[in-house]
Amino acid sequence: MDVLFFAEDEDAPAWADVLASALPEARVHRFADGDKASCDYAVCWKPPADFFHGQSCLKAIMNLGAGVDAILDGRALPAGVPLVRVTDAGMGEQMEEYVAWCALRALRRTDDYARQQARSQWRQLPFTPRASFSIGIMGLGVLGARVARYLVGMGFAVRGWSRSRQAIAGVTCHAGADERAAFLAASNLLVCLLPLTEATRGILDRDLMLGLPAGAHVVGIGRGGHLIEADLLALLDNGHLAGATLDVFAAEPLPADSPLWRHPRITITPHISAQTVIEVSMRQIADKIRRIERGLPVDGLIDRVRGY
Ligand code: NDP
Ligand code: OXD
Repeated sequence: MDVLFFAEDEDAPAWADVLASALPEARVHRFADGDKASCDYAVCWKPPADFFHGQSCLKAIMNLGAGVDAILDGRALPAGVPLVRVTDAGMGEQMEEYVAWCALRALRRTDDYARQQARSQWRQLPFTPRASFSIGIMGLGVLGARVARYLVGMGFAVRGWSRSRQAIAGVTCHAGADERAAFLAASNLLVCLLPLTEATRGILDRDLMLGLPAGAHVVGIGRGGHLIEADLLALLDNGHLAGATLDVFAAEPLPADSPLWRHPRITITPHISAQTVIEVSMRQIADKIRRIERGLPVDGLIDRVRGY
């Protein structure tokens, strides 16, 4: 079996070795070394535009990440070849931690206290019980559902919004455009864990954020393309929103001159809310390839029309 590998990452050569160890029955060809052998499978993350040129025998394309927006974005994927993504693979636990960190900061107003400390100000702010603090999660897929369950376990009031209706114990689930307003109106902290698709690009706009209660927080951990940055800045500046924590951006790395860096109510992290756990991801990809070889179904199969 021949596998073509490319990852846009400085550690890509080491990742190819991890893949080779997880799939010893395969010959791994590194595209970055100029190896363009005709292969049975492609394993890739943000491949260059010519990555698929001449690959006419692929049985599946394995995306080395949860989001497929980059690979669906103008890469001329071979038609009819299944596209399979990584599912969770160690990222769910990190997302739980990241959102719990945001939720506790917002609940206990620690960013406000940090601002007070900078002014040597001693002032006790009103206290909110955890069960009265509602967290709304946009996207109840592999990661969103896991985060929702974790927050329920912490005692928060949790809501979720997805395209089709989900059922998660302890979570008030909303679905579709008709139920979006009710979902937003009850979300003190809004977490975006949607995939970036035609339907979700720019979804975090003025209109949506005005639907949140005054003083709400926004957490962007899906993709930067969801957020209209100017709308967020305007709603933070006029006081409708209390704060935002952003991990993903339309342009990454976030340009040094972006006003987001310097806004006092924005916390920025460099796309680390869930980092790729390479051994776990490669083991999962190897397992999926073996299942495909045996004619078995795999999870994480992408619907190219839907975009996720
Ligand atoms: P899934 O595909 O498992 O879940 C996607 C969820 O979004 C589903 O609940 C789906 O609804 C919902 N959804 C999709 N389109 C719409 C829409 N138009 N309206 C309402 N709901 C919609 O994805 P994952 O949970 O695995 O990952 C989500 C995203 O997180 C990734 O695509 C990626 O962009 C991002 N991510 C970010 C990372 C980071 O480090 N910042 C790391 C990993 C992922 P339904 O249930 O009805 O299908
Ligand atoms: C992913 C990511 O989609 O790391 O896996 O953003």
